[in-house]
Amino acid sequence: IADSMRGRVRADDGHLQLGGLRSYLDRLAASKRIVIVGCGTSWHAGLVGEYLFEELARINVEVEYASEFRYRNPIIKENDIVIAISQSGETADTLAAIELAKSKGALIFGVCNVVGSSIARATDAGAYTHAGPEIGVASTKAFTAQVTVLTLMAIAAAKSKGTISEEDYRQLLIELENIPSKVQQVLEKAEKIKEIAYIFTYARNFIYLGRGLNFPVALEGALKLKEISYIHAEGYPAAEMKHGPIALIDEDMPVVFLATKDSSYDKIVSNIQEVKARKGRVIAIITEGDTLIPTMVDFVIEVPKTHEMLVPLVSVIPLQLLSYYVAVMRGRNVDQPRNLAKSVTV
Ligand code: F1P
Repeated sequence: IADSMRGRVRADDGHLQLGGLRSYLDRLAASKRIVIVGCGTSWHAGLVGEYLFEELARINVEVEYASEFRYRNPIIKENDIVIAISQSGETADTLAAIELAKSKGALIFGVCNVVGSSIARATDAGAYTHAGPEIGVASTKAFTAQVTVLTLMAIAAAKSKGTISEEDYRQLLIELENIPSKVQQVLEKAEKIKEIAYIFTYARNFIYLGRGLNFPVALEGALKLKEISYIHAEGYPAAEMKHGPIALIDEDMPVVFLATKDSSYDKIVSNIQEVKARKGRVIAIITEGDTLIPTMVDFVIEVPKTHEMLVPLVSVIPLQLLSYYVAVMRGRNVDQPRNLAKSVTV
């Protein structure tokens, strides 16, 4: 994963690595609304994109399941941009969503991994993620690569609109270039994650909770566990817990918290207290050096500190590893999970 991310930020000429999208940056910055479509992991990457575009470039974003969007009569206005995200580039629902948006006059950008794929060919412009082949069916490094491209797009739009300062722009680019080594540091925690996976190998359910940019990461962590271990798992925004899922918490419920030190840290700490008060077993993904959360929870996995806008790139890695080890310990074929296809073409 770390290797697939290296050199992704700036091309040799110093410009952001945005492929064919570079010539459309003015249109992107001028857009009043972005609609992001995708399925599964690609939809989760789109949700991260929503936070990024809204926060950095102040552009209104909607994120749609392609499988719903294609069967509605969605409203597409002049200057709207549709971003289609797909690892395989062959997902039938995403392709149909593109065709529908095109018929309504939208400009379509693609974020695809497979060069020359049907979705890449159907879009007006795009950036390839070049994450390399996904050997397994479940997307992992594709997610990190998709989020990286969306981050670059949001930063480029923000720069062009003047919604971020020169200093923030510089800081974000410097930190993006540090991300592969931070991902590497998380990968080096594999043994510890394996020990935690061993303890929870036979859990029947899991809940994943996060706030802000870590909310889509919670969804993605739950999806990875479902896909490759067949354990029932749900992801929620941590603040939604009190609106229903809290009824599920007891000593048999592992709860994975995305609890990195960012602007929602204090609120996450009180969500953890609510779960511990109900005897939930908590695994927390925390920022290195945090001394409070380790005193409150059952297990912690540390990730290096990074810019709040880039947190998903590091916080998703321990969740992917946790799913991987749980699945392997349950004897699952992690590369070819039952009932799943690499490209969902029907
Ligand atoms: C979308 C997706 C993947 C998932 C599985 C089935 O694929 O839902 O996220 O892991 O492989 O398809 P894509 O459009 O990103 O290729």
